[in-house]
Parts: sequence; C-alpha cells; structure tokens
Amino acid sequence: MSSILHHNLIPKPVRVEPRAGEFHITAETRICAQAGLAEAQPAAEYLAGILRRLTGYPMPLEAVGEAPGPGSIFLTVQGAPPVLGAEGYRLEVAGDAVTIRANKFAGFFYGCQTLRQLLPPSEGPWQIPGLDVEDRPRFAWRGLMLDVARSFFTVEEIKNLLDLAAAIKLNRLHLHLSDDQGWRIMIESWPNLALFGGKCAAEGGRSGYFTQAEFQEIAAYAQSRAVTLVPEIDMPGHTNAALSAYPELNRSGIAPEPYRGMKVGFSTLAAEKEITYRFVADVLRELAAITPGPYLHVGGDEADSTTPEEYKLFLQRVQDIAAANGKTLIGWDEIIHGGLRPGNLVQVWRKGTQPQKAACQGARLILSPCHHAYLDMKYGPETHLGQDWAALIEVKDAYAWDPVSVYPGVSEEDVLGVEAALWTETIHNVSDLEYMLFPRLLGIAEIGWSPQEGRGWEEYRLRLAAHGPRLAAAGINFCRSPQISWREG
Ligand code: IFG
Repeated sequence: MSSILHHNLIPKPVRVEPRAGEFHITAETRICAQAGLAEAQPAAEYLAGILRRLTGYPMPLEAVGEAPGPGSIFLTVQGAPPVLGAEGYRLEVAGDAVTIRANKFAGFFYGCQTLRQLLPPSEGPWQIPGLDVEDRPRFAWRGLMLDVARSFFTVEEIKNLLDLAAAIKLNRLHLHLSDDQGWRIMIESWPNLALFGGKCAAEGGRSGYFTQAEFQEIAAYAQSRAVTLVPEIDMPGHTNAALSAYPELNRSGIAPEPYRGMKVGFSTLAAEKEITYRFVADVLRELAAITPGPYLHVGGDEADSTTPEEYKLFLQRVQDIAAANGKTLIGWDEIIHGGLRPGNLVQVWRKGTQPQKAACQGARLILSPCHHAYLDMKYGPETHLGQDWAALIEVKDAYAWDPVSVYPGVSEEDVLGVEAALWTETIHNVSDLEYMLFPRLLGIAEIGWSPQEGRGWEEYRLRLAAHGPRLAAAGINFCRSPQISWREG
C-alpha cells in the first residue's frame, strides 16, 4: 500500500483502508465517551485537550449511552474485538462522525494519537480523510531509556519527553537513576546518596535529584500517557556516587572522590560485606514502594572490578531482594552470567551477546543493540554531540533492523520488545537531547509497533520526510539528516 494511504503515520498501522467522505472538525464538534466506561473517559479528556489547543474550538465532552449523532468523535468499547488486546484500536473516520473502538485506556489513547497525526500539525482546515484503521502493536515493550545520572533532567523536561514518546506510541520510560557520576533519587534511609551523590555530574552535566514525591509525579504523568516508568539502580558496578556518599560501603572504609569523567568499570560494591545487602534492600524497598509499575532494573553492566564469583553471589542476593518486593527484575545482558531466575528480563545491548534461550534460562529479551538503538551515538563523523564507540548511527541504521534477526538464535516469542537508550555523558540539555533522539527515535518506535512485513526503509523515509513539519511544529530541535528529503511547511 502506498505511503500516501498511510497518511505518513508513524508508527505505520497494521491496516489502513480508504473510505468515502472526510470529517471536518468544527466549533460544533463534540467528543463523546461511552457512559460508564472508565477506560475511555481519560482518553477522551486527553483528546479534548489536544484538539482544543490545536484548533481553538471548545470540543465539549459528553458521556453517551449509545452512538452519538453526526459531528461527534465517539470512544466506545462496542465493536472492539478481543484481538485488539489492551493497546490496539479501530479508528473509523466517516464523513459525519469519527469512532474509536478499543478495549482499554491504552487502545483509546493510541487511537487518539493516530487521529492527531491525521490532522495538519499546526494550520487548518481541520479535516480528516475518510478511512478505517485497525491497529495493534507487534511488541509489548516499546521503550526509551534516559540516563539522568550522568546529567540530570528536571520533572518538567521529563514530562515533555513523555508527551513526545507517547505520541509515537512508546509505552516504557526507563530512568537510569544512579551511576559513577551521580545519584538522582532520594532514599530516606540513606539520605546522603541524593544529598551528596546528587551534587555531582559528568563534566559539563547538570546535577540534581528527584525527591520521592517528584518521582511519583513523573510515574503518575507517565501512566496518564499509557507509559510504565521503569527505575534503574545500576549495581554492583557504576556505583562510585553511592560509594563516595558512604565510606562504610567501601572495602577500605574510605570513600572515593566524586567522579566526573567518562570511564566505566572501575567501581564495585563489596559483595562480601553484609552492609552491601542492607543498602540494596533499603534502596530497592523504598524504590519499589514509589514505583507503580511491576519492574525494577538493577543494571549489572560493566562490573569489571567485580570478580565473577562476587558477581554471581551479588546477583543471587539482589534477585531475592527484588522478588521480596514483588517486582520483576531487569538487568543488562551481563546478568546472563549471574544465574538468572525465570521471569526476570534481560536487556541486550552488546553486539556480541549470545542471548539464546538456554543462555537466558528462557528469560524474555528487551533489545537495545548498541549499534542500532544507542542514540548517544553520533549520526556521522561530523555530529558535534555524542560518542562513536559502538557505531555511527544514521537515521537508516536506527531503522533498518529487525529485532528477530539482530542476534542469532532469537525467535519472535523470545523478544518482549525494543528500547532506545540515551546515555548523557555528552548530552546535557533538552535541545541536545532532542537532536539525538529525533528523528531516530521514530524509527525505533515503528520497529516496536509495526509489523515487520511491509516495513521498509525506502517507504519509511518518505513518511518521515512528511513528518518533518510535525516535528518542527512541536518545536523539536531534530537533526535534519541528509538521508531524508525533508518537506518544509
Ligand atoms: N555503556 C555503559 C553506559 C554508558 C554507555 C555510553 C551500558 C549498559 C556505554 N553501559 O551501555 O553506562 O556509559 O554509550
């Protein structure tokens, strides 16, 4: 089907069929949610807010018992087949009415995002071509990781990022909250982690930390955008900030200096000290208590200063602690060697990882291949930001890969989904963050959502070119990659 039929939607929906007529949004248009349907109401309110800001029309909200008359946008569970699951939707645009059919909030929310992309990004006339869309995601996990440890980002900045991520149907925000250069979340039982560890950052980066109330504010905002927040405390490596805050955590009893460089692998918790597990238990208990989602990410990467025996001992104890808090543990792919328990998740990042079923004891995989999904990598040699140790990742490199074939011996059901990662050793503000994430994040969002068959670079790059004015209208400082024939206006 030609891209014109897909109306430059990103992620590309499963099925789009044209139909006669077109729907005009006017001052009389109203948004109707099926009465008593708790799943639809918040999506209807969200849509009303978006359309009021876009069009300036009043967009009144109504709860209705049955299909409303002409001139309405109707959100209903009627006619939503179970195959849509929680995140799928049907969007029907007829000449006189629009209907979004879904089973859960997320489905309604994503139907609204598609409707929004069918409208012009900034100027009227506010008309939508007649079409029928049936859509649902390929993968359950469609994520973005933001490293707030090397350089801090504020609650407001993260809320704005959540809006941009939700608009392309990403549903996980993974916050990398601790590392050698900084500790970004208040832990009441170990206050110096944030009070002392929050003062530092990578060279040129921003310091700071979230209070627990601010973290919960981010989590709630994420939920309102159908996003699950995934907190990460990286251990046993990447722990210089914690070790510098508490001398007693160190083997020597002496705290190292705060670290502002870009090296990795030089720090480790002491796996043989009992205080280490009191620390881990307190941190994960407090973090679990303020995390509505089911996941705790414990890092586990680049523990080059931890012996394999210590690493295994540490990972066994940490898995016990995560389970005791009722959370599913996630770790970077080094945890494959730490004696992984069934039900825990492996985030695969290194090129040479062998993540086969056996190796992972059947754990499901979140794929973040550093040579396709690490968006702190430069686009090309001339990119003034970022690093290049993994690869140069142009827009096509971030798009033209398939999660099922990027690592050997992995099948579709092994893959929970994909996640882009933005490490911030060199990314210290929103403008730079946007430059590195956009437009490459759109391609990863499509990989996570759209069917593999029918997805191809030559067709995608045309849709992305047409998406340029939408990114510009949103005020996003995106990279005008020469690989794309960007449309203006
Ligand atoms: N690898 C480190 C990150 C970060 C990254 C920068 C992982 C899992 C290099 N670990 O990626 O902390 O320094 O590109």
